[in-house]
Amino acid sequence: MALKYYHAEPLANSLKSMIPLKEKGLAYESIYVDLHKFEQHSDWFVAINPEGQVPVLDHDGTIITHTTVINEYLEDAFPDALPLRPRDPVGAARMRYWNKFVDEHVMNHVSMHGWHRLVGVIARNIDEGTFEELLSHIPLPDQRKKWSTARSGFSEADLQNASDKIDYALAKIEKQLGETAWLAGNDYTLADINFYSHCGMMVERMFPEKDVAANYPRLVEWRERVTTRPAVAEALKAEDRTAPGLRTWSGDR
Ligand SMILES: N[C@@H](CCC(=O)N[C@@H](CS)C(=O)NCC(=O)O)C(=O)O
Repeated sequence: MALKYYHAEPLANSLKSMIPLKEKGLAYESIYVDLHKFEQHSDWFVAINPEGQVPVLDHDGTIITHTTVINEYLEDAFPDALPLRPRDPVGAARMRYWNKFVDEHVMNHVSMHGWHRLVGVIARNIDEGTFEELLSHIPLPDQRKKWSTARSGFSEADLQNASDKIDYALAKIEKQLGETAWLAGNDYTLADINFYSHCGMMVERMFPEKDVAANYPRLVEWRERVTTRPAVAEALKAEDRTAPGLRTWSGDR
């Protein structure tokens, strides 16, 4: 059995499937893909994932992409390892509800703010001709547009809309954590890992104006419970090769 995990810094999608690998104690070969050098769009990587995105799981030569799919695949392929999906149908449905919510209503909105601050800086430092050439190698049309917009700058209206959606998500999660210890019930699941990786771990650093400590105390307490899990702490230690000057929102790691 051989697992390879192609990933970038331990943040967002790259972190989201790294945590389950660590939680389950699965040995894997870690292959770093340098997003700042556009390695995700290079021929060698697109041959592995034609969509040109990280992360990717290679299990004995079978390629699995998209973090929510990868994480459920790990549940099915390694049933003896620590389960992160409830085994009862109701629990599994609740977990999937929260995964769907994070995938559809959180991830892209946080991502827009991250891209605005981090990817925008990278994109603006590239001269026009080189940038056009880089764009031509991006396989997904939506990603091509996102890179273009990051260079010119997201509109204030779009950034505000994303921020409003994040407010809605934070309030919804705060409410849920008043009813259950974890998002999907009494157990820590893939849903917690999903929200943590995309938003929970960095929400204060990214959005200091939201005064998270005062407004969402249960979320802060939940975040500490996730952060102090040995597997999560180990994943967060994975090397961050972001150039120091660009660590505007990936924090001080
Ligand atoms: N739905 C995908 C999204 C993957 C994704 O957005 N990956 C980002 C990194 S967090 C990426 O590869 N970005 C670089 C690019 O698109 O050029 C998943 O869940 O894996």
